[in-house]
Amino acid sequence: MKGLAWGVLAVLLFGGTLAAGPLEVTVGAGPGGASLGEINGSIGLINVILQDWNSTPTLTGGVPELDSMQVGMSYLAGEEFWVTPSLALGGKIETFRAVSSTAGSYTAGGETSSQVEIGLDCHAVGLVVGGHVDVADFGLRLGLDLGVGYYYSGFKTDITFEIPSGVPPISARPEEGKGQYNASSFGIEGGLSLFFPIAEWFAIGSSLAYRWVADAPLANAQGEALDLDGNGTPESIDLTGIVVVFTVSLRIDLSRGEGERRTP
Ligand SMILES: [Ca+2]
Repeated sequence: MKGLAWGVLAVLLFGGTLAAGPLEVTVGAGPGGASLGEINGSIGLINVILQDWNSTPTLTGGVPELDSMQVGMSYLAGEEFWVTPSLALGGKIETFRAVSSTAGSYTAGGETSSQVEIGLDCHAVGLVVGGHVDVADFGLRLGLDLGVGYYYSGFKTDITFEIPSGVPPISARPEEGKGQYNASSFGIEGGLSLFFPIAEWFAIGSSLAYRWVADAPLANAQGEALDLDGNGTPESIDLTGIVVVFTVSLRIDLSRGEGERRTP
């Protein structure tokens, strides 16, 4: 299926070249959201344990709770060919990354020390092919975007989780050590974009998109599933969310010869 996604991308890009309409190259960055529902559920369970230990009177020290991983940063680079003055087809590569970490220690009875250190790193790369239609032009160009994507994701863990002495037993314990888990799945993206043309060949803009990506199981190279909170139930990755991106676009007219820019 990976080959299929690349194939569709190649056909769209080279098909567009033959059509020789203007080519628009866009790069952008902005805050990205991803539900990461089961992973954030596990973070919640780990935080309950930390809250409990942080409020245990026989322990000194403490470990701050982990932040949820719902918000991260997104970057994109894409190109589209204008097959009509208001319809463009093309593809883009986009990335998403969210991290969460904490560290601290507990001391019981002035002697025994237990160390807690958790680093979580979620990253994803999406290959999206689709189209853009300009629906209004009032100095600003308002457009609709729709695309289908294939998303590779990775999740890294680096965990030290020593249980302090004298605390009640806990039912689940995050697995210690370093881990690297991967997943891939299909998704759909749709949204609105707004472009402000500075010149015929240059525009700045922003887009607001909703991305739906099928839940995918995360597994390491040995085929073991991620069980972040250690409760025996694996966590899948869910990249569904809202992405806001601020963009810069260059438009190049391929029919006017090399280096020459489009004139009205
Ligand atoms: Ca679990």
